[in-house]
Amino acid sequence: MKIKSAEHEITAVRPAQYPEADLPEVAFAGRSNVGKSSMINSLVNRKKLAYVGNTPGKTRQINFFIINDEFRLVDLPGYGYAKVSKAERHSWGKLTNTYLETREQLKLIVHLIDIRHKPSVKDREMADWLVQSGIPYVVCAVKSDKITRGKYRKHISDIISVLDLSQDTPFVIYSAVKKEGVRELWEIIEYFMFDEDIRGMELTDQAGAGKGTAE
Ligand SMILES: Nc1nc2c(ncn2[C@@H]2O[C@H](COP(=O)(O)OP(=O)(O)O)[C@@H](O)[C@H]2O)c(=O)[nH]1
Ligand SMILES: [Mg+2]
Repeated sequence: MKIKSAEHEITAVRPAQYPEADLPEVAFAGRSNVGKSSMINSLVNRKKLAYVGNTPGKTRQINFFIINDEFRLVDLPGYGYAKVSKAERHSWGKLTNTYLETREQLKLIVHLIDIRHKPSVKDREMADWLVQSGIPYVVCAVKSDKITRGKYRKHISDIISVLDLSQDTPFVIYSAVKKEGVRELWEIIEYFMFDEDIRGMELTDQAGAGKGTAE
């Protein structure tokens, strides 16, 4: 994907603040601190577009980033951080649920799971929700730089079994630090982001211009 522009568009704390223009969107979901904001930065090759924090659970908002004036990447609040109050958790849930359940231009959800650990109950709940939602999704095992390659197979099979993923669920091993999986994830994003007819056009285009290559 050629990134011509990447801008922070709005931080929404209420559904009324979601941007209006009907552009396709890809949302990033996962527990606090799993690496959602880092993934967005690494995908668009910017160091500080999305805020990367060391204090988990701080983000209570949805951040919308507009890319190439063409589509949006949407940084959802992290789930499963125990130290926030019940009231806060409630408002987080409401903001996120409203987004996930009503956003018509949402084309794909990227579900991030830390490759080092077995998925939590919250991760499993999210995975179950994704199955029943009917929204396309891709599971990313992130922070792959934190384990050796020899351990990939075991950790991935644990993730697949704990989340009960079906065989055809797209799955990417990702590292924002080493840029592993960037190209694969862009391919999946591009595939789901554009409608069938546009997809068809892109395929015919490829013969000539050689577009659609990840950078
Ligand atoms: N080693 C490593 N650390 C990462 C990676 N992605 C994120 N981190 C670190 O994990 C922490 C949380 O990242 P952040 O993107 O803010 O997570 P978010 O809360 O899900 O948005 C930060 O300290 C990041 O530097 C990765 O691919 N590899
Ligand atoms: Mg974040």
